[in-house]
Amino acid sequence: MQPIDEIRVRLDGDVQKLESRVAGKSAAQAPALASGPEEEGPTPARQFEDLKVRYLGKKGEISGLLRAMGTLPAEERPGFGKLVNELRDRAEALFAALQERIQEMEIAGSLAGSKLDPTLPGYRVPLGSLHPMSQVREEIIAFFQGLGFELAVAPEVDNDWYNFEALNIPPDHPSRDMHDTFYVDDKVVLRTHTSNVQVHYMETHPDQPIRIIAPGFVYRVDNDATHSPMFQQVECLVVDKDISFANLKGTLFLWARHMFGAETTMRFRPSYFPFTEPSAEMDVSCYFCKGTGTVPTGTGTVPAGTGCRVCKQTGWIEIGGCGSVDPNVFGKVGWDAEKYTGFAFGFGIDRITMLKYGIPDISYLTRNDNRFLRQF
Ligand code: FA5
Repeated sequence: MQPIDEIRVRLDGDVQKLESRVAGKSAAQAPALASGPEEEGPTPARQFEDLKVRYLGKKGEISGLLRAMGTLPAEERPGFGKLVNELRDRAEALFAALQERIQEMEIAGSLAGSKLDPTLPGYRVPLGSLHPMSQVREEIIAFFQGLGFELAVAPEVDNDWYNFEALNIPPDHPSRDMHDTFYVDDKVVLRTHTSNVQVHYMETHPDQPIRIIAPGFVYRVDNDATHSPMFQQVECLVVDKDISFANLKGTLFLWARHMFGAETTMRFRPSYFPFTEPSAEMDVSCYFCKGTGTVPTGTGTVPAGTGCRVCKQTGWIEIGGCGSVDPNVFGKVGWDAEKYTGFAFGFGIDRITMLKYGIPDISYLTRNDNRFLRQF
């Protein structure tokens, strides 16, 4: 017999022997296949590796045949090479099939005796969703980023300077009373509004145009159905040459329509904030009753013509404060008030969320009750 035939016969025999060893083990015995004690002899997995190296390894028998080819007369080489290649393909196919068989037995072995039933359907992992306030916050951020605004942040625990003084609210200013501040000490507060971002940002980005949107948590000693001691606001600041109140109105109009629907109208009521001049409160027409104060078409529980509870029958919903940046604020942060003008607004995200979804009590937002949260 030619050496090439000898190797083929031996290969077939060896593979067959190992195959019957693998098949002969029941699933219960199978753990020993992969990692059984050495005194039982090498495991089939180990035997498989040895066998593969013996035939297909660099110094294996099939590679040996290829090396021996150099000793043959030139005219015999192509025919011999073809036979060796066929033998190598055959060996590779046999080993691939055998390896699959061994892996199957290993899996069967690791499951045998275990309580795991891989045929049972899996547990459904419930999909969560963003908190309604986060959804509103993300929607606001995305809208303003779409207009080219940059996202900014400021500390929640801050110096009196940033929260009050630089915003034109000196000590003893009456407007401090309205803020019901949590004091950490004489000079450090839990910020009462996101307007502190205005000061931080202007201090760190001097003498350049600004367009920022800055959501975040704020704190006040305040607690009832529409007020919470910890709530979220979103601040906006635009500073450049020739920024006017009209720019503020245009920006807010775009945003209100995006947030509350294309039919939304808005109005500004004169107001007072020490850091804006002029200042206003912005209201949008009630999206629920379309500004009429009464529910136009009945729902399951509310008959048509009922007074609208979303806007308390006024037809308007208050969103937050806004105005043109007070020149004194520019002065406090060292900016030239002759060169720059700007506008700012600060809205309550909790309040917008309540209005958008008709939530009657602000505390629902922080109760962590799944029956409530699952609705969003
Ligand atoms: C301010 O906080 C100003 N910083 C807003 C501002 C910014 C004006 C920039 C001008 C320029 P005000 O105190 O009104 O304003 O609060 C703004 C909004 O925060 C309110 O309209 C309301 O929606 C929300 N808000 C106020 N207090 C609470 C509270 N305790 N719980 C929940 N939301 C509140």
